Amino acid sequence: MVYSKPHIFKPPRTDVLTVTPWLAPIIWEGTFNLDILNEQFRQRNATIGLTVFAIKKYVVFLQRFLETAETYFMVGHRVKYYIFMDRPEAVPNITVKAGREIVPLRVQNYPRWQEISMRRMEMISHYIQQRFIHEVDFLVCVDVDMWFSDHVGVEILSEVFGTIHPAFYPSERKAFTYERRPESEAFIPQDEGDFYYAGGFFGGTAAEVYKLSKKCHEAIMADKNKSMEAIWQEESHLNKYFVYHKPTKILSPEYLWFGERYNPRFLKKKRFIEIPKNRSAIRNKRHLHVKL
Ligand code: 5GW
Ligand code: MN
Repeated sequence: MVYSKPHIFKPPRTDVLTVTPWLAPIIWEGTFNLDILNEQFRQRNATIGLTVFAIKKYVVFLQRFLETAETYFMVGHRVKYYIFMDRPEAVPNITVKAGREIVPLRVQNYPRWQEISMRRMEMISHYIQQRFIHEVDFLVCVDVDMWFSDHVGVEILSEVFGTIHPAFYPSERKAFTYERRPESEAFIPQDEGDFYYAGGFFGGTAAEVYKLSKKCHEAIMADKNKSMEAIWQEESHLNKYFVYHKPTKILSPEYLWFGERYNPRFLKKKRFIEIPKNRSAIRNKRHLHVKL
């Protein structure tokens, strides 16, 4: 394998933070050599599980999500798409490449959208213990109202990783929308926290994602017993978890971006993009009109 040698006085990026104070890399375009990483993960024959929930109307997002994942997600590696659905028979009929598999899983539906979102932690932890731990090395857990528009590969994989939320990368701590009520299990004091992480993209080894999802689920249930719900549901609990269990890698907002119009200089790639939703249509009305 031929590639240019790393140079001690020529950091590839000087415009962004590429390592945290606890020495976890922050993944940006230009900071990694994909050939080296692909070789390492191929040698391990790593299998990657991608978990995604498509309950009720959110099934409309699956087609584009899966088609673009086939083009950009973990190309050349073994992939299992675990799709949690209330109606698994509605899974789109997509032919996937060799070494890749779509696995629809039936899960219960909840009437409140907050509950649909939060219960993902419970279902992920349950299925890891039951099944995923025997089938995959790494798990990547994402929102479904998204599409892949550029490469997302093994550079993201690590023991446990989170993604910097695209709305908060330049923010001061006090602007982070952490849960601020001390009674909640998700409470983070004003002078703590490193980044504001997005609920829609996290992962790690099956064992680490099990610990994370179980802990978040237990915290959600403890709040529920106090008739509390954190301000941003499971995202608040994920942020709390990461204050005290630091991620071993952090994905830059390249890995979770909103819309195609806003192009800040530091953003060299938009890899995974949120589909704009008509909130009232998707949340309340019978028919859904989203631009897919
Ligand atoms: C429905 C209405 C409001 C909020 C969430 C839902 C919903 C979410 C749903 O009906 N079905 C469903 O499968 N979800 C899952 O939860 C999807 O995987 C979705 O991506 C995830 C989080 O909900 P989002 O994407 O609406 O949350 P935001 O914070 O990205 O807008
Ligand atoms: Mn979303």
